[in-house]
Amino acid sequence: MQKLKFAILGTGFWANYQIPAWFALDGVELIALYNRTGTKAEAFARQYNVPNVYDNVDLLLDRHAGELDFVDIITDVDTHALFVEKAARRGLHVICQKPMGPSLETARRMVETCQSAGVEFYIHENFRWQTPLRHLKTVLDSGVIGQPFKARVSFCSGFPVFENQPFLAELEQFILTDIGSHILDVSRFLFGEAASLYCQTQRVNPTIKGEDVANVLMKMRSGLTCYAEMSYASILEREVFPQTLVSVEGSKGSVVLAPDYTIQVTTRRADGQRETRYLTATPPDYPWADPAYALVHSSIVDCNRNLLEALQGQQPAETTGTDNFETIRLVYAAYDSAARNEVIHL
Ligand code: 89Y
Repeated sequence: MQKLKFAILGTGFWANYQIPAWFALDGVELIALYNRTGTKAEAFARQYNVPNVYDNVDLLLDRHAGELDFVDIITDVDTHALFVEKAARRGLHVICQKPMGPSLETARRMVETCQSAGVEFYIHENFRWQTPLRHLKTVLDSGVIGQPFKARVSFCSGFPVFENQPFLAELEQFILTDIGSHILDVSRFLFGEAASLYCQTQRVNPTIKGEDVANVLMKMRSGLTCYAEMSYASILEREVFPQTLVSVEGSKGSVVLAPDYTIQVTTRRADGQRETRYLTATPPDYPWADPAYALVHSSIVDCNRNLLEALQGQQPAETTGTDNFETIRLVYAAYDSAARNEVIHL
């Protein structure tokens, strides 16, 4: 199969992992890099043998649109809509980093722009591709715990996240856009769409602009109650960054995604006694992954694979713009709920 040619727009922190994650797959050729500070893009180009480097995105797109198949946008959220529009206008398929846009209206426009340009629009949303979360989903789909009725999806950490990503401290809307977009997407992946939600937020760290704690209670359309909790202010006995911990209770048992990728499935035996089975869902190891983020970095490969196979017409993409719009809807509904102290019906 012919390799798909692509350009990366934005060579910040995540490009360090997204680029090698693309190279872990056959079927793509990275032909151009853009970054507003050109020297950063040049350093990546030298490291990964990328032939074309730009600090002007229009120049890159004008010169290479004819040979490009898609662009992968890895810039900060504020430029997502502009770059999506520029690429779509030139007939290029678009992959865009999460969170999709800085507001629900902007995200809606991004989806519409790509629809009317007739190009594919995918969001790089990788958490749902983490090995333990995929295994957990398999357990739920097997029916072994019966009909799930309640769940907790938890991402609570004291990891010094602002050291690698200082701009996160400047966001007026921090944890719900940064981790909330992942955790609410994982909740949709596991339990389907939400019917309503209620959220409370807090800022514990006085040195940042946005909220660093959010507690979201959702009633899913299935009837399940899902409590999604996230915090970057948690000083806990066990620091498990960047693991998402999940517990689900169903009519016939429960399943827990515990630290260290352990999945515990508890059911009743025929004699009524409880029994728990344990399995471990360890993610693959990549030499280029930062050990502190290895679980997340390995999921980039699987996310990219899904999007690439969709572009090659082999299977549908999971995180299309249309699908991810439902995630971003939850993010902004959560802010809305917290601001009004009200339940939001979706
Ligand atoms: O930016 C975030 C992400 O997408 O995964 C973890 C992170 O780096 C910090 O919250």
